[in-house]
Amino acid sequence: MDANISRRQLFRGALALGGVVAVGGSLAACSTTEPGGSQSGGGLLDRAKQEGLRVAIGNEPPYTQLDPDGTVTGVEPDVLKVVCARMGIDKIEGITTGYDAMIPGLMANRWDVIAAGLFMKKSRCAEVAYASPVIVSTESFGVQPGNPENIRTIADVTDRKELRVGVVPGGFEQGILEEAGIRADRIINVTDARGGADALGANRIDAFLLPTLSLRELADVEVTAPIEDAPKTGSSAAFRPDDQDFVDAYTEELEKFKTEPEFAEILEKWGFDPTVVAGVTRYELCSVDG
Ligand code: 6CS
Repeated sequence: MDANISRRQLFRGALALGGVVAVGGSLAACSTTEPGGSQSGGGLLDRAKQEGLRVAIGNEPPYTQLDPDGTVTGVEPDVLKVVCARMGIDKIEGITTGYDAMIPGLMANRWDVIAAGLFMKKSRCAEVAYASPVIVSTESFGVQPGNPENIRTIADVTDRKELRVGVVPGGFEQGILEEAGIRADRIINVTDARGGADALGANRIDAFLLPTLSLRELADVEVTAPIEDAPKTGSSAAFRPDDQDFVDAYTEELEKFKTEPEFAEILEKWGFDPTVVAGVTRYELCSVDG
């Protein structure tokens, strides 16, 4: 065999012969799946059943968590694993990345799905295919001990031109501040939840805008009550638009699962209120500006 023949060429060749291809010593059924999307609907599902699903996460508990042994957990991956198992997919591989890289990486076929608490909003819903909502949560500020600047709302930060707010790059919170018209030089990128806590401790920022439950995971950060003038933050698994057949099948299984006690148990285990997401639609969350 020509050493340069690609797996795809090999598959196509074998497909034409209706055969099964031995690849790397293991048998892989011929697949018509073009990487990065499905053909004839079943592409991603067939491939995931054989090879598993690659999932982008932020490793930001309680939304997502990559355990030392490589196990992927957190509220969204735990729901994803149950639904995928019911679809015949039993291998989930977690890949930790920044929120700003999640959609570009999905479209570049570096992973097959985002299950990270990537909150729905207009611009994201225009690029990816979300399943129906799994969680709805809130945003808060991490602040200095005693909240000396009395920062409680987005309006507080908008009105006080000297305040600097930390956000993770390309995250939903950066969008909130930009939508509020806050100057770019007051929006300070921090690496992640830990980086934001450190920036706060070093007084490089006056407040750290992040989901309430993520901030509460940081032992050394004072967390405000949920911000009343922040948009609703809801999310679910996000896929490539080309994989819409998979999304439809996934959503059908997910909606059944959402009626079962185990769904509520997973959400409550991670600190989410299952009653809050009941009845909330993708349409509603995808109408959030930004
Ligand atoms: O959707 C987002 O971009 C945000 N989601 C989470 C769970 N954490 C921060 C991030 O900015």
